[in-house]
Amino acid sequence: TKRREVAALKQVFGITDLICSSEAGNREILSLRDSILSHPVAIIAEHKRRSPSRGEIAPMSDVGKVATAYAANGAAAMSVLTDTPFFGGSLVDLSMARVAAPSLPILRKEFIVDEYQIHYAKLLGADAVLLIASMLSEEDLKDFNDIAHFIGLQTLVEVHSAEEAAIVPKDADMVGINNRNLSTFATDISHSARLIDSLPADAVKIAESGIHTPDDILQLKGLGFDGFLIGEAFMSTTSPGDTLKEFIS
Ligand code: IGP
Repeated sequence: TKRREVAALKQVFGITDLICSSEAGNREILSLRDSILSHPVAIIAEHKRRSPSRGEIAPMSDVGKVATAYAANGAAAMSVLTDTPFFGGSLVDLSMARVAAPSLPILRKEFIVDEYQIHYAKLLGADAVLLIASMLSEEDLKDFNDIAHFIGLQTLVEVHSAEEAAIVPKDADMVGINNRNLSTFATDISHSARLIDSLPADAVKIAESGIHTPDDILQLKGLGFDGFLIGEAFMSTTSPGDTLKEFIS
């Protein structure tokens, strides 16, 4: 279905025309990687309305408000889920987050299976894209990483296993270990702990999912993680920005 959605968009728009004529498409890209490295507690704070594992989390969330709050409360970056069926997000969310938080690096969080989605990320104001190794062949992963770089976007390559870690392109900007088992949806942060040694020593390392307390962050930091991707723990509270602040201080 994701491929079909992308194919439909391809028929309607000429992507290069759109990018060249849009303000977001022409803006200077922010370095998400540098932002991670310059924050002592580097959190990529995610906007997520619902999920397959949790159901509704914040169905009516105003993404602009959340983006402003994340920026004001010390996020190193923001992740905006643009998938609709599973997460209730959209490309409009990406665009609105960009307008609300112009100096916050933004990751487009999507199941990327076609290069068109990378161009759309740029068009709507993302600075980086997520590439999920388990969904791509080694060849596509390399191509998509190159395409993102070619248009100036950074990449976060997500892995779940040592086998996937072995196919991460050498010049990926960041590598993420997802603590959520995608077949059972269970999260276990010791998964990050077990797998960190299969990542290249010089990679910028991100721990993803199932991080619920400031203490989880401390533990993962101690193991060598540079950044932390957190959604549910913020979005399930009445004030995601305030919760973020508590995690950082
Ligand atoms: C955030 P959590 O448990 O803090 O809400 O997780 C993020 O890691 C998670 O949303 C995620 C994800 C993904 C979602 C990580 N990789 C790939 C969709 C697709």
